Amino acid sequence: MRYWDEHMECMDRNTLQEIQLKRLVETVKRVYTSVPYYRRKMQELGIIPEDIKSLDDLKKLPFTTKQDLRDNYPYGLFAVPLSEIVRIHASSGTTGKPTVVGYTKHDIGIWSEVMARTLVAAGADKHSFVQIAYGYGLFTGGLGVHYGAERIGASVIPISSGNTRRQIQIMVDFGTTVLACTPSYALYLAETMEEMGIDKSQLKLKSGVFGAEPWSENMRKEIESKLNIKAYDIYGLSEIIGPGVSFECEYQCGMHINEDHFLPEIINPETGEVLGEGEYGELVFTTITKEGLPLIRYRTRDITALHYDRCKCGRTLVRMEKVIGRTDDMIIIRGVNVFPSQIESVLLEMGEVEPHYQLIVDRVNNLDVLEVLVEVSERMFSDEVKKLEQLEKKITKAIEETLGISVKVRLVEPKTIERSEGKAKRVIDKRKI
Ligand code: DLL
Repeated sequence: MRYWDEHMECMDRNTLQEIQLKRLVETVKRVYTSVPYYRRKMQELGIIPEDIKSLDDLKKLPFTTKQDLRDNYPYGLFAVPLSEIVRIHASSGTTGKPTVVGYTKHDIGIWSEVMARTLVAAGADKHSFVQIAYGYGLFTGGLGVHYGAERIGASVIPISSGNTRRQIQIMVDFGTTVLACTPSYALYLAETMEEMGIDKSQLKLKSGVFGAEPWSENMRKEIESKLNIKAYDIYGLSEIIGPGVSFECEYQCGMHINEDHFLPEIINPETGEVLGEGEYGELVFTTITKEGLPLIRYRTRDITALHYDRCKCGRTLVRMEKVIGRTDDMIIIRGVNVFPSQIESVLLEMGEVEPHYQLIVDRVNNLDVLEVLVEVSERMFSDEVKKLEQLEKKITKAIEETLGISVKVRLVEPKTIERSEGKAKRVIDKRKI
């Protein structure tokens, strides 16, 4: 079995809960005294830190949203003097100002630990060569993986994203064994490798840690076969720490949440009510060890479900399912909730198209229309028009059956949909509502 911190990762749940409660109580006291925003919010709800006596009392606490972070831009929610902050990251939102997050030295230590757990679960060790093709900079992907890989003593190749051909040459020459990047970039790398005439047998790659955007099981298969690796899903968000919030083990039956640091809940996004095990809803986190920017019940907008039964790997840490979408990248077409990942699954199951697609939503005569642009493979593209028409019909039917709404599918030439080096942009919403 591969663990980085067997003691914490496989702890008996009662003991874990005792630790969680102790840390939660300390965190609530700390934000109450050091963050005026939280004191005010708790006062509004008529609660004081002493009201938190059990983990169940978590639900008494106020939620925090991305908007709250924006309203307190840039440092308003930090809980320590700025002189204690040793690192700042930021995530760009689709609108408005970025969300700014700060770490103390201690926070960086926690981040390195949770990333070490993540990498070891994906088969990495001190002998690994970890090529970090997540962006370095304000984005947390690059440096987050970097510190974890150094912590386990691996050899880090800090190449950052972009410069795809050079990236591949380095992968071959330096004997990279673990690749870290977004799943969409992993596919782009595989595609470019083919163009360069480099065969996967020339690589020493064994595994990849992919995250920062939703991806389907079919996309996993695609990446695994094109790069001849085992592909692991890793999840995180800047507000909570960056990558390292949760990770897959070798059984890949959900991502283990590092819940000795981040307490998860699933809520109904409309009512805020806490949902039970296995129910789908919005994931909410309370950080219970972070110093710089502790967050109480932070609403991630990610949709998933939690499972508490013991995993075959021996870890007792709760598992979250693959994120099926966000409450806000969810598109609503004629009243029906649609997640890009649903369409991706349908496309990849067909096998005749490439995993590159884009959804264009528009409103014509007051009616929402969804157009799905799908890239066909070179092989398919050289076929007769009749065959392409048949394929278009087949895809349309399959998507319509899955979503229950009508869609317009348009096949496009190979390599016409813009590739991304980071998070892929899947949806273009042209509606003016
Ligand atoms: O994307 C942190 C990260 C970097 C995670 C590298 C994994 C690997 P943000 O830029 O703040 O942070 O974006 C966070 O990305 O709320 C999810 O919607 C989405 N996301 C992250 N990981 C996954 C994943 C980083 N494995 C937002 N599956 C989150 C699905 C993911 N969505």
